[in-house]
Amino acid sequence: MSARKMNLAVGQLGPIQRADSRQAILARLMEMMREAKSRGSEFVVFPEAALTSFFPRWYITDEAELESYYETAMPNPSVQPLFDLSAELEVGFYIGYAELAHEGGQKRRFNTSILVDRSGRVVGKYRKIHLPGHADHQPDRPFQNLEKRYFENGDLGFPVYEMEGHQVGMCICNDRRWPETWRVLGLNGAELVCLGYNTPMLEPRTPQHSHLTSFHHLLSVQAGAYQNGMWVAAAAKAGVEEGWLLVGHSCIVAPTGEIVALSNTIEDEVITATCDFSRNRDIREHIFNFEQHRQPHNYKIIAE
Ligand code: CDT
Repeated sequence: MSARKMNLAVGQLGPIQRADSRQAILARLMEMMREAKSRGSEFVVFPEAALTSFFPRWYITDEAELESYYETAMPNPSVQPLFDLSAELEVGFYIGYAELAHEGGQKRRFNTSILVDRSGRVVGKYRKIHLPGHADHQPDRPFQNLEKRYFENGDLGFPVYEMEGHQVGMCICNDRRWPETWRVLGLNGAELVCLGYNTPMLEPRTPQHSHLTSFHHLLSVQAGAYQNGMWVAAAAKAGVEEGWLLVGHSCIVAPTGEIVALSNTIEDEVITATCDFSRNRDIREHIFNFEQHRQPHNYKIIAE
């Protein structure tokens, strides 16, 4: 593949139930990595919190039980086989996981993603900035959305990392709904943004929007790609997880906003596309030429 192109895959996961073993989850991710390789891909994007069931749906009071959902190091022995396979196949990856860090003498919890290059080496980390949901137990809801209880807001900004000669940024799930996410990544020079998500079809406070869940997802991703002239690779955890349906429609979107690959199941599924990074310039040197056309003195309100 030429230096300005990348063969990219998205590895959508079907549901992960609470009782599923780490070994079984890893085997599914590794199988999708092998399929991505067999279809010529150099890099595969996996979902948010891809190593566990999406536990913020439960109000968990037992600290040991809660901590069982977090990774204290990455890689660690339970995920090392995925990193080893990455190096063996020379396929890099993005993956999301719950992070428990010990920093400044404190325990800190984040909803985190990493970029791993084709040698199986971690080259970048992102901690989710926009946390949806609530911090208090809301027993009247059919399920909880306790991200604000179980995670701190990310403290790393929206960094862009050089990986195999490409500028790669990351965001996680709810971040995609915020135009600020994409614009900051665009200003930081991202050519490709990797995104993982767990999005329930039902938000109990706004059931009147359930039928729009997929529309709002694709609308946000396509707008982010087009308005910043970037490729976006978005990976769902989809399907019925612990009784609740998560949206699918994993996709690869071109800098024109066109969907060039779209999943058509809510199970484990690999989709692929070739990203031609010369197409970013068609947007960034013309309609969204930031240097020529942005008017930041009129936008101060959004950063205050
Ligand atoms: N994981 C995550 O961020 N999920 C939220 C649910 C919000 S309820 C519509 C999301 O924005 O998809």
